[in-house]
Amino acid sequence: MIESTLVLIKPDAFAKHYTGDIIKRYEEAGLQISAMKLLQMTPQLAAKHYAEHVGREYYEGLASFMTSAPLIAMVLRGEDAIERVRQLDGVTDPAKAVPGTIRHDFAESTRHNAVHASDGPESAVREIHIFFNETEIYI
Ligand code: FUP
Repeated sequence: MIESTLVLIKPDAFAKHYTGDIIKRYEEAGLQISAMKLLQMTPQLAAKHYAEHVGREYYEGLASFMTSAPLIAMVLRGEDAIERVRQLDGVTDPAKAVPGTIRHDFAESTRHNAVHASDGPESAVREIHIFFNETEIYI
C-alpha cells in the first residue's frame, strides 16, 4: 500500500551535517519526498508531537534536546513507507541498531538518535499535520 510518513532529522544529525547522507538513504530506497522544511521546535510543538511521552522520566531531556536547535521535517511517500522508513532508521537505541541502519551509522545515544519516524498509520496522519498543512504536501 502507498503510504506517507513523517520523518524528522533531529538536531544532532542536522548539526553534524548528516542531512544529505540520511536523505540519500531514503531516496535510494525509492521513497519520494512530498514535503520538507527546516524549523526549530517550540516546547508546545514538542509536547504535541511527543504527546504520549509527556510526563515520562525522560521527557524533559527529550523536549530540551528537540527544541535546542533546528531540525528537518519531511513527509516521505511510497510503498509500505511507514514500516520501510523504520527499518532504514533502525531501533531507538543506536547501540542496538543493525549495522547499515541510519541510527547505527549516524546516531550517538537513545536521546541523540538522529531521526524520528511515525510508528503507524494513525500516528503518521497525526504527526504529518502537526508539521505541514495540505498546501505544503506534494503527492
Ligand atoms: P522511536 O519510535 O524509535 O522514535 O522511539 P520511542 O517512540 O520509544 O521514543 C521516542 C523518543 O523518546 C526517542 F527517540 C528517544 C526518547 N526516549 C528517551 O530519551 N529515553 C527512553 O527511555 C525512551 C525514549
